[in-house]
Amino acid sequence: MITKYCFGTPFETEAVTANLNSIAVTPFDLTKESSKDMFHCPISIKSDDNFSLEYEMEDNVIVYGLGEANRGINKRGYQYISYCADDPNHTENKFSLYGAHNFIIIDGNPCFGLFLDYPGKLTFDIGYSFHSKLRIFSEDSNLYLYVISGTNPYDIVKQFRELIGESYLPPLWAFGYQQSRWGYQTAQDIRTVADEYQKRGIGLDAIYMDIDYMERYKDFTIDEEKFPNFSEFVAEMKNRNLHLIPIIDAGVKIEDGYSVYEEGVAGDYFCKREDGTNFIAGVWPGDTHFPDFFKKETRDWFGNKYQYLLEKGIDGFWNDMNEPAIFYSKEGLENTFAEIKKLENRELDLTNFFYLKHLVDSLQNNEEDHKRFYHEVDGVKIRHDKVHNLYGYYMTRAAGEAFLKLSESKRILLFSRSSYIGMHRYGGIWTGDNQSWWSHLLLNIKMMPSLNMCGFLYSGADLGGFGSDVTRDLMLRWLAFGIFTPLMRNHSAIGTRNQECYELESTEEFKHLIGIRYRLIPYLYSEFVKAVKNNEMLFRPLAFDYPNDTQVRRIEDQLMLGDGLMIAPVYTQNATGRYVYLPEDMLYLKFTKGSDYSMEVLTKGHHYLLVGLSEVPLFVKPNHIVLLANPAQNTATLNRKNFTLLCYLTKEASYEFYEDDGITLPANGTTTNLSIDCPDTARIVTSEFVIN
Ligand code: MIG
Repeated sequence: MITKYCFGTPFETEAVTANLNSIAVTPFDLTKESSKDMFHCPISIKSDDNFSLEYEMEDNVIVYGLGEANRGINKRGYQYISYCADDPNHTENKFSLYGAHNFIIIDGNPCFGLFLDYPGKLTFDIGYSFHSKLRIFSEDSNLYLYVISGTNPYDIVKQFRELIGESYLPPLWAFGYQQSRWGYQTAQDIRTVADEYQKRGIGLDAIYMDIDYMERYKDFTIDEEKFPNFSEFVAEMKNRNLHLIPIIDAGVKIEDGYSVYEEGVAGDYFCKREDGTNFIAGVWPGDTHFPDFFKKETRDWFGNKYQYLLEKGIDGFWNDMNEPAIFYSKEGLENTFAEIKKLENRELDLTNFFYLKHLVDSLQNNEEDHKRFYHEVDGVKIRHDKVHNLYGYYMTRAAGEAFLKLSESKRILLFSRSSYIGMHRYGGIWTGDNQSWWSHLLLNIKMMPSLNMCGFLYSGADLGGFGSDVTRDLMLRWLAFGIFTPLMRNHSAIGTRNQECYELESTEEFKHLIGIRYRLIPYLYSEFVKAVKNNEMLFRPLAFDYPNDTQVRRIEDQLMLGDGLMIAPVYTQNATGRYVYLPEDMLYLKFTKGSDYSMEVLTKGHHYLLVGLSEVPLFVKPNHIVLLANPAQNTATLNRKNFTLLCYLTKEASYEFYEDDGITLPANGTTTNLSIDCPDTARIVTSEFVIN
């Protein structure tokens, strides 16, 4: 059951699609006792100028949710601030990442979910200040609060997902392996990547074009010198079954004669300062204006701009810098120079030295800048910081809405860096600039179920890590996990060690790992589409599947996946394997070399399993079926009719296999029911299977 409460006059974010009547709550101070009747749980809320919600957590309470956030699956014991941040150095101490997803589940007695539809800065103190206290607070008190009661956490997730509407569905080819790097400068650079992969027979479906393809970083332009005859180049790649995915940045370069800029000025599409002039932010192109995606006219205009690339044969995009990231603002620069001037005539003592340093450091992504520009919604001006978390969402919505018209029934790949709940209907997300650290592989693992809770199904991290230099073992282990994430993209920053599979020693092992991905794609895709349609999670904490097993409640480095799988990735340096806990007897399927795999039944309980650098362990629940396709090097040539069916059978088993053409929107697929009869004795079944 979901109840919607309205505090003050909230901003309509359009995160929620379901039609619910709200209960108006006037400013008040509710104690724990008096709130029981109202919220069906003993939370206390204070709301006058600001808002705060408090709840006492018993010791065994686990808190799930928050989507793209730092630390573990159980969010308890730390503080998280929803305020989309461009922070490539997200170490453990950081409170904000690129997304803001205000949904949590309190798994205790009672078990309930909270969604705070509030686009400004919101803090979740989940036992950070006081171990047993959950405290959620914001500076202003205009918001919608949804209280979701249910029987268990997964039930609450499903209700929430129904509330916020169906998740984005990418084309099938977006499940192929994808190679990216900030630093591919020319068409020839990209051709080289294609050649190196294809001559070795390593699977690949897409190559990314980072900011260097543009003319001086101008959106919807192509540098003709670096990419001559672009349409032909796109076609050449398509003939090789490769998709090209250009980046689109939020800021529009200020440059006379640049049509996007001129149209933006003429159409009044840009964010304004208080005095009505267009706000100027320095980003990659130099001085830019930010499109005001809060205005429908701007969204329509900007969305239509993607046509420039669509008509050249492009069918996928990634939206970047849309927190929005700001290197500097005009005002920030002026203030800084003025302060530095004052320091000039003073003696440089320690205090002045650190102040000087701080002045320069704090130019970038300075929150003061968020108070320097405004959005316009239905004729009303709203200061950016009040609605900061919606900017990336609305940029991606602009593209997503345009594609429905421009590309009609054909799916376009789209994902974004910054996001808010609601954006999950228009595109996926990648989790931004991580580092080539083992800890960020583990963070990637832990983040996946939380993202799924919030509706983000098509997602993944930069495999191998974006910043810092990767090592071969980290790359292999990360890919071995990436095999299971819908977005499987190797991406890295300019200046770091090359991490394309062929750049690292013994390519065979990389080829083998990517080969496993392709064999699993029909199954993963079937599970993905079902998860979209049924508001399910692709990745789940073990406790969601085994609520009565107290052992699994704290496990965060193993995940349930789809209908019948469990994964247990290796995420530590020099490991020969790892401990795995099996909540029941399971089929242990280990991909070893080439197209080989071994199978055995392991019993419920703890095991230490040896897992070589390029081996992939996969666990299948009894009487659940997994399908392996024949090896393939891209999704275009992937045989999705003939499979090897694997199952550990103790009674009858069945599986609903979903397939479609992988490109039409809405998905027009068919479901085939596979079933195997009850055996005389428990056994492992392997059989060839053909779908008509
Ligand atoms: O300031 O376009 O997260 O994936 O390669 C960096 C260059 C801008 C940040 C993105 C990253 C991308 C990079 N971009």
